[in-house]
Amino acid sequence: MPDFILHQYAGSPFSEKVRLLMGYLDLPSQQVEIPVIMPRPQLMPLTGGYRRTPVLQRGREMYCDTALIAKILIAQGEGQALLPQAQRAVIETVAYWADTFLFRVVVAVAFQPKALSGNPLFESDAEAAAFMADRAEFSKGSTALQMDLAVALSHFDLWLHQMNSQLGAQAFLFGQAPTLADFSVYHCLWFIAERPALVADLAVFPEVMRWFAQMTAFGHGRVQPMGAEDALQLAASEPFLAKQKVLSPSVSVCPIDYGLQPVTGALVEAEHVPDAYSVLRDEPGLGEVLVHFPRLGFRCVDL
Ligand SMILES: N[C@@H](CCC(=O)N[C@@H](CS)C(=O)NCC(=O)O)C(=O)O
Repeated sequence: MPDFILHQYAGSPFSEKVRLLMGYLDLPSQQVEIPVIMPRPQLMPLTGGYRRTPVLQRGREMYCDTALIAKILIAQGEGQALLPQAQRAVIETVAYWADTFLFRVVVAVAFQPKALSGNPLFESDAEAAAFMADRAEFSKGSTALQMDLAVALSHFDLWLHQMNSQLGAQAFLFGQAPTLADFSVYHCLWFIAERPALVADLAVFPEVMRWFAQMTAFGHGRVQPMGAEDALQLAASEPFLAKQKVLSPSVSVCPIDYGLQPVTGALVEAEHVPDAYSVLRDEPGLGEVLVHFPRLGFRCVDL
């Protein structure tokens, strides 16, 4: 049975980043299809309230945010070539830029009125209203995902021209082999390519399309579907974790941009997960769960 359980949903671009990475690294996974909107009653006990998608489960441990998930998979799948030492800082910076700024651009582009027809989330007025209400709750206290459509379109166009020109000179963003940055840029473009009304806007960038097809060909690897209840039961049946050194007995960890639902517990040292905030929680009916967040993009405060 594969070690990793990915909690994701089909239409989620950040999930696509992880699905493709798993395919590229040939890491088998079990995948739980979570609902696109809340509630997610079998997942929240595992994450302690963190609700961004996707999350990766390994036994009683949860890995949040694809920046951290990618590092765990790269280490496990011997994918160090995706983060070559000589370019590591700049590749991680481009990946972060794509996962934040470029994602914000493509959210505005993907949800423009002409792209909504055919989107199952907007099939009926009731479904559209439920989705909008859920995302309003998700975004409470933040404007970090908002961008005016005209601004988004002009930035998107400028960037596609630049990328098309660069990819005329080399196969991937940082040379002849893919790096983590390619996966972060890929999921943003995938979000656009998934919308039939927008595909023609991409087709005018042939080098981008060639690169996109090469990335798509990595596939999703060996995937087994899993039920949400089974994933929860699997965590519950795992032995308790080895004693961790407590760094602070009570903290709250939260993203710095959007999806500002905090997770509370004890901050502990977890040597197997570098550059992370690792929060040990006691979940009723489940026992100890260790939830890891990357430091990049998150804040941790003592309570
Ligand atoms: N920085 C996060 C961003 C994740 C993110 O924004 N995911 C979107 C879906 S692609 C989300 O959480 N949407 C709200 C939800 O699924 O509840 C990551 O890399 O994992």
